[in-house]
Amino acid sequence: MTFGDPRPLCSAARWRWPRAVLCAGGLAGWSVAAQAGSVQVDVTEASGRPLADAVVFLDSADARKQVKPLAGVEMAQEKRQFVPGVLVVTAGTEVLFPNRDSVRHHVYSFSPAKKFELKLYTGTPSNPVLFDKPGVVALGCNIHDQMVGWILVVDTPYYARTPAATGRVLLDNVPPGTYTLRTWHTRLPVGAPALEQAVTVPATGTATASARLTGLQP
Ligand SMILES: [Cu+2]
Repeated sequence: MTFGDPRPLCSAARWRWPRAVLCAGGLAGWSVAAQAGSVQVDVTEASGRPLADAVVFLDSADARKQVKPLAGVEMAQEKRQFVPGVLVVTAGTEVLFPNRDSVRHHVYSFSPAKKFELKLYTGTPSNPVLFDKPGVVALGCNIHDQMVGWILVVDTPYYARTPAATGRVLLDNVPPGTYTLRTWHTRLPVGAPALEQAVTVPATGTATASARLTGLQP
């Protein structure tokens, strides 16, 4: 359309389709695509201090249907530590456990969400480990007691981690609806559930929530 042209956009197609139908269809398509809101979450310790490295995620029956496994995910061992120390994956993700040290490791988990064992090995075991059940998986090594790692398996595509400097995170591009917002941190007592609260995601704009985690370990 040229500048000053008074014709509405849709009239260009009037020879082929009735204008009202085309415009209504276009608008409906646009509004569906645009229906996504955000949730801003402030995570703090009991004292009110911002808490970094918390994982927040939004669960719902619809969110569960959108979950896809992640590809190419690793939980390495480097300098006798798990790297990363905390890994978040969606349910159905397969994780490789490459050992980049020259010593052997023996990785295991006794957690209900995933019990497994990779017996003494070097290099990368050829079979990845499948994490198909949501929950917290605590990792250890039979040889090195100080090695502790975590895999949080979530049943939703809507998750994020609070950044190092702040306890604030934004979950965006979330379809509107009611969700259970869960907040988890490695310093929660072992076996403690994530903090839960209901949150409603608007069709546009941002909802806010705050999550205060009490009883954190030092
Ligand atoms: Cu080890």
